[in-house]
Amino acid sequence: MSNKEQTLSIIKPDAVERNLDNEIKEMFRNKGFEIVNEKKIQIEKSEAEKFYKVHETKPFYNDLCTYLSSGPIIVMILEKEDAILANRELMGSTNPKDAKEGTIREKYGISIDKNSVHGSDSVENAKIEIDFFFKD
Ligand code: IDP
Ligand code: MG
Repeated sequence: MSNKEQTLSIIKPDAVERNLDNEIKEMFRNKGFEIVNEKKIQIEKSEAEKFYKVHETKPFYNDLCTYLSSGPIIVMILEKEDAILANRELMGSTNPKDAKEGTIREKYGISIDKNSVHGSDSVENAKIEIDFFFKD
């Protein structure tokens, strides 16, 4: 049965700064993702705090929110069969050191905090995150 899904992807400041956005988008397209909407924005720290609220008790929360709001990002809605899991697989592990060969984080990630991309982790969160950036 077909299970077309949408997921939210973010090309984070470390990757935008290094002009890796076109290469990363090409990796998505090569895996069959359609980029159905995208925009380049810079967010306020307060917005990053809302976006990453699930992590508010973590020791890295403050640095994470400072970082995500530190420069331009590209937010995208990606669509494909089983997009949420497929995107998590293409991104690779959170820590680029552990990411499998051929994944985005293995190729471009610098460190666990500067790991180049974000991807939704569930159907529920994908809806919330897409609305966060694209509902007007
Ligand atoms: P994910 O991005 O692979 O879903 P999460 O656990 O949801 O990983 O963490 C969100 C983001 O927080 C990560 O992408 C990374 O940038 C940052 N992060 C996660 N764990 C750590 C850590 O131990 N130290 C610093 N930053 C971290
Ligand atoms: Mg996550």
